[in-house]
Amino acid sequence: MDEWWKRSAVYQVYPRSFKDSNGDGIGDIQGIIQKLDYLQELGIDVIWLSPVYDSPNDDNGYDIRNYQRIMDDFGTMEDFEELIEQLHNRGLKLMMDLVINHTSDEHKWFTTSPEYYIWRDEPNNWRSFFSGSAWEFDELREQYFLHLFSKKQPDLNWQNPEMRKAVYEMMRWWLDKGVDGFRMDVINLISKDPEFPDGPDGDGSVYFMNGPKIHDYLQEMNSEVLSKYDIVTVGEMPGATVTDAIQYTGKERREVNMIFTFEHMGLDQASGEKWDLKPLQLTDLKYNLEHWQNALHNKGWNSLYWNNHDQPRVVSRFGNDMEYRVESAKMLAACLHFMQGTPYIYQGEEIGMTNVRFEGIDEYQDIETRNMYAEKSLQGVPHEKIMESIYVKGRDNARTPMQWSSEANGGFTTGTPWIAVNPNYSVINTTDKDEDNSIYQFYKKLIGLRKTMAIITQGDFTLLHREDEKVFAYTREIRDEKLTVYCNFSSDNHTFEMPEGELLVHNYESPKNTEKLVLRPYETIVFYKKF
Ligand code: ISL
Ligand code: CA
Repeated sequence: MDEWWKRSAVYQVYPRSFKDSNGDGIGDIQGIIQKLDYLQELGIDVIWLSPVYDSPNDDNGYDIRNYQRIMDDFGTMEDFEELIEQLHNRGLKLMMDLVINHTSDEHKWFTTSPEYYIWRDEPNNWRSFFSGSAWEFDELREQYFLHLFSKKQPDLNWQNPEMRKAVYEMMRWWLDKGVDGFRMDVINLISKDPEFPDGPDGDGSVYFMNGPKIHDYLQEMNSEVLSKYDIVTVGEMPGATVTDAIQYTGKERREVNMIFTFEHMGLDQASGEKWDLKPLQLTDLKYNLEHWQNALHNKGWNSLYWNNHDQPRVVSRFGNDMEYRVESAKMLAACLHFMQGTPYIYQGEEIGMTNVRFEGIDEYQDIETRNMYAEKSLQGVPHEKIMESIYVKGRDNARTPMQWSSEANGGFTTGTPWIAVNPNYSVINTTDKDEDNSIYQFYKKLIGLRKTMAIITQGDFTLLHREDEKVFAYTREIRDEKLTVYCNFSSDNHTFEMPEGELLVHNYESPKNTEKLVLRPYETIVFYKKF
C-alpha cells in the first residue's frame, strides 16, 4: 500500500478555538468549513480534528459521552458529513481524534455495562494526571473506579473482550463514514498491570504506560479494523521510548503508523512534574531529536511536532516571542520540517501565535490548570509562583482562539469567546498571510518542498557541531544529494564555515555577504547540493 502519509503534512484543528460561525463564542464545524480555503492554500494534506463527539466537556471533549453523536456546540452530524465531503472534494483528508482509554462518566456504558470499566474495593496510591487520587468512590457500587485523568473520565477495561469489540465496531462505523484515520489519545495507557501495584510516590506510570498487553491490543485492533482501510494512524504515547516506538511503528508489526513521543516536551522540566520549570539546554534537544531520527530510520516512522493543544506555543517556548518573533517562528519551522517524519502544525503556529498571560486563575478554563492551582494553593504555594508556571506551561496557552484578523476578538467570534483572545491579536493575525515574508508563506514553502524533494522524507540524518549550545545544525543525505540546515536558537551571532550548495530556504532578506556563514539572531539557512 502506498504510504501517502509519509509525504503528508498534518494540521491540527482544536475546534473550540478555531472559528465560530454562529456567534455563540464557541468554534464549530461550520466555522472550519469557512476556513478550508485558508488550510488548502497552506498546502497541508490532513486535518487532525480534536474531539467533536458529544461530551459534557469536563476536559473539552476528551470525555466522550456518545461516540456516534456530534457535540451540540459544534453542530450536527450533517455538518460533520459536509465537512468530510468538502475536504475530500479538495483532496484533503480527515484524521479523527479517538479517545478510547476512557469515556465520560456520562457515557451510557458506565451504568449499563460497568464491567467495561476498572473497579477495586480498595484504591492503590496512583495519582491522576489532573491532581489527586486516580480512584473515585462510587456510592452505588460501593467500589472505586480508576480514572487516570479527571474523575469524569473513567478508564475503560481493555481486558474485557466485549468492550474491545464495541470499540472496534464504533471505529469501523467512522471509517465507513469516510474518515481517513485516527489520532489515538493516550493509547499506550490502555493496558494496566492487573495487580495494580502502588507506584513510587503515587506515580503508577510503570504499571500503566506501555503495559503488559498493549501490543496484543494494538495488533488485534489492527487486524479487526485498521488493516481493512487505507488510513493514517498516530498513537499519542506519553512515556514511550525509541525502543517502544520501533515496536509500535515497525511496519511488519502491524500496530500504528507513528506515535507522538513526549521526550522532547519534557526537556524543560526539572523533575517528573511538568510544572517544575527548568530552562531548555539546546544540546538536550539536539541529542534527543538526533536519537529519534536515527533510531527510527528504516525501522519505523517519526511524527514531528513542536506543540499541540496540551503544550505551550513553541515560539514562546523555544523561540523568542518578544524581539525575534517572526524570525524564530520561521527558524523553528525549518528546524522541524527538514527532519524525517510526518510534520504536525498546530493551529496558529503558522502565524506565530504566542503564549498568553491572564491576570487571575478564573480566566483559565483548563481542568488540568485549575486542579493544579487548587491543589498547590492548599499546599501553601504562593499565587505568583503558581501563575508563573501556568504562564510557561499551562495548556490554555495553546487554546486561546485563532487570531484571524485585527477585528474584535481577532475575528474569531462576533459574540463572547469561551476563553479570552490573546490581546496581541491586533498585531498577530492572518491578514499578512499573502505577504512574501509572512510566517504562513514560510510554512507553505516548507510543506511544498516535502512534496517535491524525496531527500526530506528519506535522507540520512547527521547532527553537525554537536557540542554547540546555541546552534542546531544537521545534514540530510541521499545518493548524490545533500541538505544542510542551520538554525540559530539564540539572539547572538555565530560564525561557521560556509556549507556547500545553493541557498534553498532562508528567514533573512539575504545572506550576510562574507566568506564565512554568519548566523544572525534566530537565523535559519538551508543549503541544497547536488553532486
Ligand atoms: O497535557 C498534558 C501535559 O501535562 C498531559 O498530561 C496530557 O494530559 C496527556 O498528554 C494526555 O493528553 C491527552 O489525553 C488527555 C487530554 O486531556 C489531552 O488533551 C489529550 O491530548 C485526556 O484525554
Ligand atoms: Ca459556534
